[in-house]
Amino acid sequence: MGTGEVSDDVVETAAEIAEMDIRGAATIARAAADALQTQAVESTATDVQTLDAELRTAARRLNATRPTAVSLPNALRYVLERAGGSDVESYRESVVTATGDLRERLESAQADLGRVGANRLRDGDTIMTHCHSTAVLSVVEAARDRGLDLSAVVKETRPREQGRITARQLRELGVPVTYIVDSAAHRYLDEVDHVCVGADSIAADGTVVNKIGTNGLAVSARERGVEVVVAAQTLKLDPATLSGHNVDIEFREETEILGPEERDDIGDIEVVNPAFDATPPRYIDAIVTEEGQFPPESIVTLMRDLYGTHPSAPWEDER
Ligand code: RI2
Repeated sequence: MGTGEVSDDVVETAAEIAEMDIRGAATIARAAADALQTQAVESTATDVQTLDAELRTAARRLNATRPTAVSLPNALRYVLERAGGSDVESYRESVVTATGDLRERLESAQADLGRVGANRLRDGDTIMTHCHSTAVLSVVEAARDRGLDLSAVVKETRPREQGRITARQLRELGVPVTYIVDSAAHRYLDEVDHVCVGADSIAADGTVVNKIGTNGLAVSARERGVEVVVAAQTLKLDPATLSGHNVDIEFREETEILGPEERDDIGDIEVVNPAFDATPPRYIDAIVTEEGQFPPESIVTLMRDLYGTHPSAPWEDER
């Protein structure tokens, strides 16, 4: 890597996040912070201004990969707000320290929210899952650690079928799994006690943006009287929504749904692939975070406490 350039690690991490080889909001946050750390450690910059500019260029590149996952800008903000120093060595050290702190916070937050979420579960309960959420898995793990027997109905989650990851990890936790296609969810809701999902982004009004299909599942669950629990670290709160911004919904390649040959075979059709949808707060019973559980309508108070009303975007600032 030449002076002033973005490191290969940043380029590779950005590509892996965009391609979803690295995915899940918490995992994305950790990978993005690690890439900033590598940029700082491997930089050949000899002055602070150059190193600082490299870091912000790297952050812009990482931030452009997945528009809905707010954990990405929140993680970049966490590191860059703590980066600084009078010389290259102290600046580099500050980035390493901030990245380590973020990693620790992510790990302890996940365990803490797991314990909070487990308080909602009872022995013998059945949960229904959608997609793959490390936060939901943490809730299940905490409940299993307390000796609770649980079972799960796991939705496949088209188009990328991340339900398979959830099914494997639930089996590793000793949870019996019934695996279903997405369209069978309504039929099996009568057999479950809780719908447990993660989040990619949570807006100030308590709207939860999560993998496509969450909204329909939550509406069905409300109709059947099944509670909907969202497990999400506070890193998922999107402070930009405090000032009126909407959460961008990522649209992905149509080839995730239909390959080119299958598509040509069908004829002249349009294929669209929104990756996420927005579930209004009225369909959500609780948002479980490392700071406790909240009714969705009150999440705004936590958001203000943690991020302030006007969050910075240090990768855009001219210093
Ligand atoms: P954790 C995933 O998105 C799913 O929508 C999941 O609910 C959410 O991230 C949260 O993941 P994607 O990255 O942070 O698969 O709980 O598109 O692991």
